[in-house]
Amino acid sequence: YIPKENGQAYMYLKRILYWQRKNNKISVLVVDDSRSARLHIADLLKRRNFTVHIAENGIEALEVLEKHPSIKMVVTDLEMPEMDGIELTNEIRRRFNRDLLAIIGVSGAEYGSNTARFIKNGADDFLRKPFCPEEFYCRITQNIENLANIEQIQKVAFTDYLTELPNRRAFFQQAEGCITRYRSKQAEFCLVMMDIDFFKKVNDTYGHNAGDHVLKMLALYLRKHFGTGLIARLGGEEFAVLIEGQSKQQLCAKLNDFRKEISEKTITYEKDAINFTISIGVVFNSTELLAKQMSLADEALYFAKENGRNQIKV
Ligand code: GH3
Ligand code: MG
Ligand code: MG
Ligand code: MG
Ligand code: MG
Repeated sequence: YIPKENGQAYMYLKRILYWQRKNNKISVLVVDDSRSARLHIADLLKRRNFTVHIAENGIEALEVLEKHPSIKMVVTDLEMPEMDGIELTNEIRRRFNRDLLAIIGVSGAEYGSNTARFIKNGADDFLRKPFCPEEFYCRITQNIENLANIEQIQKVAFTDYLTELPNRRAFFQQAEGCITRYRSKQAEFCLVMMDIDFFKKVNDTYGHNAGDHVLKMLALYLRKHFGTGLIARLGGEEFAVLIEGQSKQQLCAKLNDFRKEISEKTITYEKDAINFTISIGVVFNSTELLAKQMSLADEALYFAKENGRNQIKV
């Protein structure tokens, strides 16, 4: 327990404790041809609970990175045999963007121009040898925080705030890759557009909060039912699903089970018991571009609505 009144000390200790807990999961790769430098840096990192991997040169570093996708940061020396720190930085950046991995260059030689070379080749930061532990920790912490910030921003950008499902942006980013995977496996698949029937009435009858609750519950059921597929809230009360299966028939049955299950469920919100149905438009194994597939599924959904709702149209 740290008393809050003690402002500065509180902030500092809280931060240290935070990182000690958090750093357990963060792996750092230390690359240096000098054994003593390697051990020194690894030791500093271990004291802050980082998981540490080591390599003696760039080639080895790339191999270690390949083997350990958990590595979030590389601290690399400049001058090394086989492949030096600049080449290594270059090679890493050809594989991983800054949002996935931070690189900190380290060198004792020619401070100014080496800093520039490291940064130009994709490093995030630079340390001059010899450095004091305090500076070392500052650089590490700052770069880990940058990574965490990017991760947070990406999470927010690709997630629907209400349901926590992938949002429209996420769907359009992932759907094509998903379809390509299904095709290469020669799996049967379908793109599904789903819309709640008379949702406006749910809002009008039970209130907007109840409507929100219904959306959240539907998202939960979608996750339960189609967990292995790509599920997204496209907007409002409209959802998209991409799933694979053994056959068109099996996929149809799965969708119809879901439709039926929803129509039979009663969602309770405060004192209200809410029933609702969904309409579904489906496109099977389409070779069309994603946008075209979406509009075909949308058309099918429109016919499901026109035909009386609470049904599936292909
Ligand atoms: P249809 O069967 O033709 O789809 O009728 P509908 O009433 O479901 O369709 P309509 O497009 O007329 O209305 C959709 C409603 O969804 C209107 C809008 O206020 C509501 N809505 C959209 N987003 C949200 C949300 O995030 N929360 C809540 N509670 N309501 C929302
Ligand atoms: Mg060296
Ligand atoms: Mg609707
Ligand atoms: Mg509508
Ligand atoms: Mg709608």
